[in-house]
Amino acid sequence: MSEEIDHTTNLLLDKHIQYIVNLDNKKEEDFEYWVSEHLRMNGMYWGLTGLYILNALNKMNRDDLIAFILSCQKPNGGFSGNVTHDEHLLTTLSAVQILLELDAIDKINIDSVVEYVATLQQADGSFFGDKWGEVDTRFSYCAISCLSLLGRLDRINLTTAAAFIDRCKNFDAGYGSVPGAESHAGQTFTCVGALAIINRLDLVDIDQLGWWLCERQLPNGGLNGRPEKTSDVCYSWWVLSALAVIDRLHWIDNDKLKTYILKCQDNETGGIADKPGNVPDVFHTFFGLCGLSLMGYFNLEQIDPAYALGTKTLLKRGLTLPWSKKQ
Ligand code: GRG
Repeated sequence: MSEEIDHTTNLLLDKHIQYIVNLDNKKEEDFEYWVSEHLRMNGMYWGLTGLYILNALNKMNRDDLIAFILSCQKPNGGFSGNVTHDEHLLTTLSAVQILLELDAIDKINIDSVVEYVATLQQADGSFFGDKWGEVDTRFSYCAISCLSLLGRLDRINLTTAAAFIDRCKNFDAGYGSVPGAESHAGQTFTCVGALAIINRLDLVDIDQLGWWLCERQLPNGGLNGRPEKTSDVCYSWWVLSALAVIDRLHWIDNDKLKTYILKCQDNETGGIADKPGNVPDVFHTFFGLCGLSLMGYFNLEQIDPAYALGTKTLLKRGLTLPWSKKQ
């Protein structure tokens, strides 16, 4: 019998690679495949970037991935989550991120993507997620990150974009989805990440935000997304990335968080769950790996805390990363 590795102290690296690669084989007959069908583009980004962190990008079939992404581009330039769905900013960013990771951005008409994103900006600087008009700081992030990655931030009004994000800042220095909405770590990542990308971190109350973010750590070592909530591995990204951007990563107990993430690994199937003992999924696998990478454990590939893309991918694009050099 093979010796079992203690997953509370070790990263099950090979099992996680296998777990992600196998997701691609779970197709038509699988219930999970169909309930997440509309999320295929995002799922692909989580899986692929997870493999990047594990230094195993070569395990995926590049041509198949590119063909799928191209099949999701609509005539207006936007990308959908799957072939028969409508285009959206969330999936357009994922498509651009994946194409950059695969070094295949030249396969698309960049101008059409830029136009799609730019036309979603509103007079107050906010962004619609798609033609239906929902506004959310997630969409500000997607638009800003996407245009920055494509080298076309000149196509939007950065002054009003920053002013809208600033209106979503609360008394506790965290950020919500729209002005007046409760601070949430996920939204805080989007706002701090977007402001970092457009070089407007002067708008962030760094120390107060750092305090709010490090208060997200619970006695079990894990992080929650807002006060009185339980811990969840995905906040190892949303909270940590914001702390990294404002250079306050050392304000939380890194070792305790590492142990919490490792406890969420599934030592049979590979993959990481939201909480210890739960069933793993690709979303939490990706964000758990991101957390470990940001904290510098296990010699993983470095992920950039603002762009949520590999540092090497960004450097190839000539994007300078002042906040990342401190890792
Ligand atoms: C490129 C990484 C990346 C992101 C793109 C989609 C997006 C931009 C950002 C999403 C930010 C966000 C709002 C994350 C939070 C996701 C989450 C776990 C929501 C759960 O909310 P609740 O209320 O959970 O169900 P809590 O933990 O508060 O109970």
